[in-house]
Parts: sequence; structure tokens; C-alpha cells
Amino acid sequence: MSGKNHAPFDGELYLINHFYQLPESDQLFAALKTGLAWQEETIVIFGKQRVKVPRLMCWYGDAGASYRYSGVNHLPRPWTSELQSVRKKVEQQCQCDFNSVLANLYRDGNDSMGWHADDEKELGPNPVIASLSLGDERLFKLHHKKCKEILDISLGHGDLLVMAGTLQHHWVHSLPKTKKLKTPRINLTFRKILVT
Ligand SMILES: O=C(O)CCC(=O)C(=O)O
Ligand SMILES: [Mn+2]
Repeated sequence: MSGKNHAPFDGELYLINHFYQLPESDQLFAALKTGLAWQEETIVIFGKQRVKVPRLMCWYGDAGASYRYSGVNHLPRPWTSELQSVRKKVEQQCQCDFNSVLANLYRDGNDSMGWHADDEKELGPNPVIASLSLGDERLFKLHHKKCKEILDISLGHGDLLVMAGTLQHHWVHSLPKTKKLKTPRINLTFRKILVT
């Protein structure tokens, strides 16, 4: 990847504002919002309590790229034509290939994602994760695991964020809730699952 690395140390973080221009971003957002198989997931906490994940999700990819999230193994749905065309453009930008995409729909400012690293072993040691944002602008936070440094990145309609290098070893990230009145946001995170 070329461009400015927004991570001060311990990994790589690139932001391409307006990776998709406005009319295309609008069209893509509408197509994905109605066209993807959004599902409400639940997770079990403390071994027994079931709670709803505060966003809708779905998983698409090549057959065989199965992925574990919300504590459950998910088989990918086959690529839709929109997702295939986004994948191609993102692959050209990143100069690498992806075999799957996790889609997140944040319905409003109450939907969120908690602190985590994308460090599952099926992603390999230093994964490239390319994350496209569409819809309402939201704050994306990174937090260094040791030195407690915090980075705030605003992700707007059509922006592409790429996490690479050793970033997932040293930093966690989240998409916090916000009290501001918010309209929906869709996020697509392209990943390469190492199929064994
Ligand atoms: O919605 C976002 O920007 C973050 C998504 C994310 O971190 C993930 O899907 O692992
Ligand atoms: Mn993540």
C-alpha cells in the first residue's frame, strides 16, 4: 500500500477518502442495504445469558472460507454481483486478494462494535483487512494494547480503511455508540481466510 501510514508505530493503517465517489457510494449503499441477507446475531455471555449483537451482520465469500464470529462458525453466502465488483476494486487498490467479506449494518447511533483485534488464526499472522464505509459517518477508534495511545479516525461515505502489517498484534479497534442522531452505516471488511 502507498500513502500515509496513520499508525504511529506497531502496524500499518491507510485511509483512502472517497475511494468511491458520491453517486456510486449512494447507489452501492442502497443496493447493499436491500440486497444483502442481514441477520441479527446473538452471543452467549457468562456461559448462559443470550444477548443480541448491536448491529446486523452477514458473511459472503468463496465456498470453504468459513469464519467464526459471535461464537459460531459461519458458512459464507455466495458473492453477489455488487460485492464481487467491490472486491475487485479493493483488491486492485491493496494489491492482494480477498476470499470473503464480513458486512456490518449499524442501524443508528445505538449500534456499535466493541474493542477487538482481527486476530483469529484463520486470518494468518499479519492480515491485510480492507474496510469500506458507506452511509453515515462514524468514529473508528484504535487503542494500543501496551502504551494506551488512542487514535480516532472518522470514516465517511465511500472511504476505505486498510489495516495491515503487525497492526492486529498491537492495537485493538472499536466503533463506539454515539448519542448523536445517526442514520444507517454499512461497513464491508474484506478478509482472506486461510483455507486448510
Ligand atoms: O464497522 C467498522 O468500521 C469496523 C468493523 C470491524 O472492525 C470488523 O468487522 O471486524
Ligand atoms: Mn475488526
